[in-house]
Amino acid sequence: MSSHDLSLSRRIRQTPFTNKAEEHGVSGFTVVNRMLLPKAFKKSIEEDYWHLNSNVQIWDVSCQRQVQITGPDAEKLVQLMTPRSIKNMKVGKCLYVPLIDENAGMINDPVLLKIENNKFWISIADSDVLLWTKGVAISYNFKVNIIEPEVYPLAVQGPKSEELMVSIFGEKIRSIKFFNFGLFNFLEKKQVIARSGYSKQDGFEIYFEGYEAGEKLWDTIWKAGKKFNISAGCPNLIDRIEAGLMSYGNDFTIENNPYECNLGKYLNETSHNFIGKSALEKIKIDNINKQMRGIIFDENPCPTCSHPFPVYSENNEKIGQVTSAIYSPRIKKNIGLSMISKKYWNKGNKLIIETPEGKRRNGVITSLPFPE
Ligand code: THG
Repeated sequence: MSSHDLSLSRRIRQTPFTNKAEEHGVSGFTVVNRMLLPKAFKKSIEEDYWHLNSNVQIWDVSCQRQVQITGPDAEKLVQLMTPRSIKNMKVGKCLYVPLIDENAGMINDPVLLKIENNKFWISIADSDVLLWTKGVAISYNFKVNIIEPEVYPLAVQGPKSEELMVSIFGEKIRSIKFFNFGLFNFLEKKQVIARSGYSKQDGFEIYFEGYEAGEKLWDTIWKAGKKFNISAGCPNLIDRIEAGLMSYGNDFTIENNPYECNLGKYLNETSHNFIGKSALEKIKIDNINKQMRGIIFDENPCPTCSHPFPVYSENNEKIGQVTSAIYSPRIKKNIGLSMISKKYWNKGNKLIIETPEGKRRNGVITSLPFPE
């Protein structure tokens, strides 16, 4: 870790795969849920993007921590935390669920897994869901046990991921549908394997349970992956923006409601009771005044968007800010994600994006995900 200028301690946690990522040339990390997430490897983001589009990659996404809820009131508690109905959720299913607070502000946008009746995993983005969940459970006197289990997701992403996974875990892999999971043996232990992942490619997430055997799992995948031209990677910014996948804390925060985040499509059945219900109903009636959009914009590859880029209308009104942006070698333009004021959010509307060099670039609103 010495070369990465990040002093590690128990507060900034390594993963079972950190040594492997280092062995395979990781060149930088970020921190999510107080755990390391590889951010870049030796190859450029663009090279990695093309590789991900036609091969298979292994990603250490252990920072997608699980909040495990077990006990007789587990389902009640989970349902109280999200406006998305889980009434018909079956064991083996994953659901993308907004978690909201009493003002309908986004607490997190996790993937929910029903592991057993009375056992759920909430696979979280970067915010303190464990503490929120414990607080809610206490105030409602629920009979539940809430922990962060020893589960470290490892993603296998890309069009060749199915063939690779079949070669290790068998033909049963093929029958896992998108956002479902099955149980598979690895070294005598059952592991949850889902068809999901933070990319628009086909892919799997192994919710690896344990710690010590993590390197063995990585090595097994790596060895089998050689003939599929595997490489070590991480969530790819070009692919993520093209897919319209948002990142909590960056593209939206607790200040935003699910409708602003385009998550309204998951909220068609909201007759159940949940925290933030009256606030959410009010928003639905009063309507929202901004929403997440894709933007395509001109000129040379834009700089890293570590600070939001302001967005203006053609008559120079501030109408939003780009929070994720990068040059897409496929679209051959810069692409970005931005909340945009209602008056200007229609597809095809023209706008101006100001990047840090002081450049004003012409842009246009597009649909999400970005068009093929
Ligand atoms: N996988 C797992 N946990 C996660 C993420 C993940 N936790 C953090 C973060 N990512 C949560 N955010 C997302 C955002 C989008 C998706 C998954 C997690 C996603 N969305 C699909 C889409 O928008 O097309 C499909 C959603 C659906 O239709 O249900 O995949 O990546 N384990």
